[in-house]
Amino acid sequence: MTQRAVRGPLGVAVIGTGRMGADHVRRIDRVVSGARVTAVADVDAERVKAVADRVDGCTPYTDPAAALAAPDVDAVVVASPGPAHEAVLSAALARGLPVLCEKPLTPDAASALRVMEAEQRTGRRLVQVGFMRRYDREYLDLKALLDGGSLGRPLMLHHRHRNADSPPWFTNEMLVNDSVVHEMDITRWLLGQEITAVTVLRPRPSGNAPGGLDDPQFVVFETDGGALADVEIYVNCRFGYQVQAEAVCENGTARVGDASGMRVDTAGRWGGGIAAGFMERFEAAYDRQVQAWVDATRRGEVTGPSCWDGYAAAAVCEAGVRAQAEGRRVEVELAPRPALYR
Ligand code: NAD
Ligand code: ISE
Repeated sequence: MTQRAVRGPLGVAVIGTGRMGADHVRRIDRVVSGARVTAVADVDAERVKAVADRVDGCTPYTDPAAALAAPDVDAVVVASPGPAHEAVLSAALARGLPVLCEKPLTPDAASALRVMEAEQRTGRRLVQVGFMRRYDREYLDLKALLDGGSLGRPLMLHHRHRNADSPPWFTNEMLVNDSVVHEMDITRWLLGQEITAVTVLRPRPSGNAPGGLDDPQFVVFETDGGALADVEIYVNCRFGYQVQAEAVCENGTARVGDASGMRVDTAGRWGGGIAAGFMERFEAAYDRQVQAWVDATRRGEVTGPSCWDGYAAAAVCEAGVRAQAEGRRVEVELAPRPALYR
């Protein structure tokens, strides 16, 4: 069953107006067509008012449930912290509202399963998870190349995920469930396979890693199609933001994320720029993701990463965090895939 199509501009409530939420408000207001931000909600009253003041016809709320109940709200963007997602997703599903939920769907597999079950009770797909790499031009090209089959069967993926620095509250577990969660999703999507086991190895930490953080780490995924994927996660690399992937296939290799923009030769050196953070590196992908979500929602459809994808990533995260803590290979425990997501 599909949802109801929307005739005029989609009225969107954005829940959480911090870094990502405020950027999505700007994007819907200024970049994307076919939608307007009619409500914003944040527990921080000053912040939410400041964001609402920048948008015509946008009402601020400190209670997300009140924002969802507003008459001019047709759909919801969730950009509050992961632990707050389940409550707002449940409330949106109870109202039959389509949702674009920032990653992670929820912070653990049990809560993700509850959300997926609540969606199934509505009888239709309403939730899209914000795995925006699926909308990045280069990753789309890589997916098309692999699906086309000219390189043969993918055997291995090598991922590198580097952040210039990590926020003060970042923990070892977050390296896995806040950062590597993107590689979990993109590996599943690129290969069309489920991840079945995770191993996490830790070299001696960088001298730049904040106390208590084992940074970098090396994560290995095994898949049900017999492929392997490795991820270097390094969140205090200092020099910029890099997300790269190389697919090694039977008849060749393909890699993305080399930032092959302008090359400048000067003063006896050659080089180019490196993005400072994810906002720059994935700006076009965030734009494409939100535009695609608005267009699909107005047609009464959901076309992006599903609750199943959010749940599967959460299950891999859970195995990854255990593998990290216990220093051993841990198998992923995945519930059967419900019919709604096949
Ligand atoms: P942030 O801390 O900058 O903003 C979160 C906001 O939510 C804050 O303003 C906070 O006051 C508000 N908030 C807290 N609890 C709330 C609640 N119960 N209801 C409503 N608002 C609440 O965080 P952020 O970096 O913007 O991250 C938000 C989400 O986006 C997280 O799920 C995060 O994982 C995700 N994220 C995704 C990407 C990406 O590349 N796709 C990048 C960064 C963050
Ligand atoms: C952050 O939450 C993101 O989602 C970014 O895309 C990722 O690069 C970063 O490591 C995470 O902390």
